[in-house]
Amino acid sequence: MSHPVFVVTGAPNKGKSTFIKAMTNDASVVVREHARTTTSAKSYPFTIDEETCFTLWDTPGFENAAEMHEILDKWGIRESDHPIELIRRFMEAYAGHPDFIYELEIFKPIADYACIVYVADCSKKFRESEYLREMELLKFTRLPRIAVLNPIDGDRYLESWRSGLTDYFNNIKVFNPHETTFDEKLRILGAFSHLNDEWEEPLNRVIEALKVQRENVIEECARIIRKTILQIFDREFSIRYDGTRDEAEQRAELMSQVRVFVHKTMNDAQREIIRRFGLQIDVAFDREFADNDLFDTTVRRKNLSVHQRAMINAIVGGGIGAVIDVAAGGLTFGVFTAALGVGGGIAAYMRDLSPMDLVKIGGFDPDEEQMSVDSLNPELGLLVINRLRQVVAVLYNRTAANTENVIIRKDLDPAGLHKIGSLLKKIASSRKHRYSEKYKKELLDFIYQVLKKDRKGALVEIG
Ligand SMILES: Nc1nc2c(ncn2[C@@H]2O[C@H](COP(=O)(O)OP(=O)(O)OP(=O)(O)O)[C@@H](O)[C@H]2O)c(=O)[nH]1
Ligand SMILES: [Mg+2]
Repeated sequence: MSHPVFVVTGAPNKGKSTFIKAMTNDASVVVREHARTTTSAKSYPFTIDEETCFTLWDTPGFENAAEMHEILDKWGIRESDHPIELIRRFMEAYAGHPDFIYELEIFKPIADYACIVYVADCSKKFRESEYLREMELLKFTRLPRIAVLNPIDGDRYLESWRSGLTDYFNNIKVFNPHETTFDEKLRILGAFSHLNDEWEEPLNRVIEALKVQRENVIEECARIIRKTILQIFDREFSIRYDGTRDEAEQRAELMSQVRVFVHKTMNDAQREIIRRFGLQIDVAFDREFADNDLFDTTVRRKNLSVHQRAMINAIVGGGIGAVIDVAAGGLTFGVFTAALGVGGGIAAYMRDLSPMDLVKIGGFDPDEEQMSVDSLNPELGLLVINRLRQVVAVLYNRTAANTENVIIRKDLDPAGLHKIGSLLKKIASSRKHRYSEKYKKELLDFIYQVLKKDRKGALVEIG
């Protein structure tokens, strides 16, 4: 049996190509600000494991729907004919005719019985005079039809579009390809599956396969994040004394060795995560987000909430207030502050944010031949988890259609952090693969749970 085929139609410049780009994640779909970007019909297959699951046809916007409809009407349908037979006759009779350049393209897949997807922009006024003829022409085909309302500049006219379209389409859905989520895409596929009995089963299989694939990606991302943490805590950092630099210079150089390694490892992980999501695009993170300098004080402040820092400080041996807070399982900010004495406690944590806190360097002993890093602060592990989970959360809903910057606005959920804090401490203090399989598994489980939870919440907003 052939796979489901849909033709995406509509007036020019309504986001038809953008819809296809979002649904297929195909970066080659051309989208431009101006009308008449798409001038011929082109098919975009959606594949899983190299098997085509469904095809979406991109087409130009209508130009002469009214005239085409008039001709078809004049010809009239014989009782025995399917309207598609008449459309095929039209295409033969008018092949190459300059008045119907675009209609001939639109009707190529329709002549092969593709289901119709009509894309309209519900931020613009619904004018019958403008859209009725093309909708009537589509209705004339008697093929299953769904309308997708794209709120390009908001959904001001949504209701008038809805009522205007009801007589012409089997189903009407609102879908914003720029801000869609993974679940929204599945919802559209679900609506597609109801258009045609024959396609219900194959499309439901696609939906299930996509869910399983996503679950696998999340699991792989958890592994990548764990690998990154272990790589960082595993690494030995040292420099030889060469007699030309003083202690401060040696320390600074050692520090920079750690920073460079952490940044490289994080960037590698980020790239690997992007690849796992199968996106062919460069994900545009906003500048602040792209900055991976976890040693930078402001970046650290942004990446760890006060709760998180307090927790990690408590585990590593920090202030008393933090211990109280963690013991209470994460109290309100007010209680936490009160426990520390207003202002003073917070200031203490802010002061703690020096790059040097993250790296404990051994003493300077001129008799030794080298200076090395004794240990890394478990906070670094938490920073790595937080940063990479943001990357995962961003990519989870990202499609090839979305080119806007990503802004992280929500604080990260601190749930379960006392557990991970002590685990990270164990890992941080037992370097060179001496940590047990049990710790490694616990770490993986924790990261996996965090990623699964983030996906549900609105961790990331598109701005
Ligand atoms: N803000 C916003 N812009 C959108 C959305 N969908 C499409 N656009 C923009 O609208 C413009 C036209 O999008 P296309 O996908 O090229 O529209 P089209 O219907 O394929 O246009 P033609 O091929 O010229 O008929 C592009 O600048 C898109 O970025 C949306 O959901 N939100
Ligand atoms: Mg187009």
